[in-house]
Amino acid sequence: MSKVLIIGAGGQIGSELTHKLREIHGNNNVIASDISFSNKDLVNSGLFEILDAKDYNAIKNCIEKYNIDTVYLMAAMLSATGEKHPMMAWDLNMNSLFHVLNLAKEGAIKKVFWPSSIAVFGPTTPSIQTPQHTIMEPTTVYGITKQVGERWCEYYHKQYGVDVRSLRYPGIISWKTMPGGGTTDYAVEIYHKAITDKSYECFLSEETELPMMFMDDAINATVNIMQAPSEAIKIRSAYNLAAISFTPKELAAAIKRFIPEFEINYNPDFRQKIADSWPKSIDDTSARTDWNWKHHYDLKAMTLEMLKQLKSKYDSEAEFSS
Ligand code: AKB
Repeated sequence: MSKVLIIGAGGQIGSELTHKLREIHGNNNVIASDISFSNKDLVNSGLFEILDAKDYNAIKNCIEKYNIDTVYLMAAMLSATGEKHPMMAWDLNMNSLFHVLNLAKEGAIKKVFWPSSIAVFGPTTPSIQTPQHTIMEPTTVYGITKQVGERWCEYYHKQYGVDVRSLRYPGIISWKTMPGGGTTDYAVEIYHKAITDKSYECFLSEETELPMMFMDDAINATVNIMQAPSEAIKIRSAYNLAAISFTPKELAAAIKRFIPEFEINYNPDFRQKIADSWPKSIDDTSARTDWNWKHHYDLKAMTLEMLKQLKSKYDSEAEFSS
């Protein structure tokens, strides 16, 4: 039985991944960790440690304490926040990765998952059906850390045999946890505002097309790549991963099918430049071929699920507080 540590478990993907890994490996074999106790759901549903991803000794002690063999390093500063705090983004995103890769190199753990992102691409990258191997000239600090991180993952695999696996996540959409500090966050906020206010002011322009994915698909992809036999993982930098692509205008139209009175207006801010530097759609043939990746949610199915779940969440909160 695998013993798993999730670093940055309180974040958008980390928290849902923790619940899934607890289902798979059992509550006593999955240790969630973050820098605060703020995610009560995680703290109360299994083992939890306070852990700073920048602290090598703290990670090492936690690995020894629980006899961990697999680490999911989910802590990161995302694209929009990274532009406000470039050196903090570099420090967190790079040093946490080196700590975990070095612990794997030293034999303290056997397997590592580290998320990359579509942010590795830049304005010179072919933006339609972006190939797995192509020009990558990221213009955000976050994108630079992810591109450099990918190079180091491949290096540690080739030089030291470290079993590290990675995915270039698109924008991830979920009704359970809010994202924090990303450029794709509008695609989650819009559903909340559709339920609570019937209107949304979008910080990207109406024609900004970006690659996106429903959380359930992202979690399945993460679990699948980690369960695949090592020889199936032919790319040790990070795999392109895709599901759906849409613009804010198309997303608003999909919401209007269920909430006809919903209104959207556009007020692009500094995140527009980041979005304009990223691909519109991604070619993920390698992931589909090498370890059988498939997505299940299209825009309509995702919208139906998001609105259904958020409506019942807000209704029960209102009932509870009345
Ligand atoms: C962001 O918008 O920064 C992230 C990402 C695409 O990696 N959601």
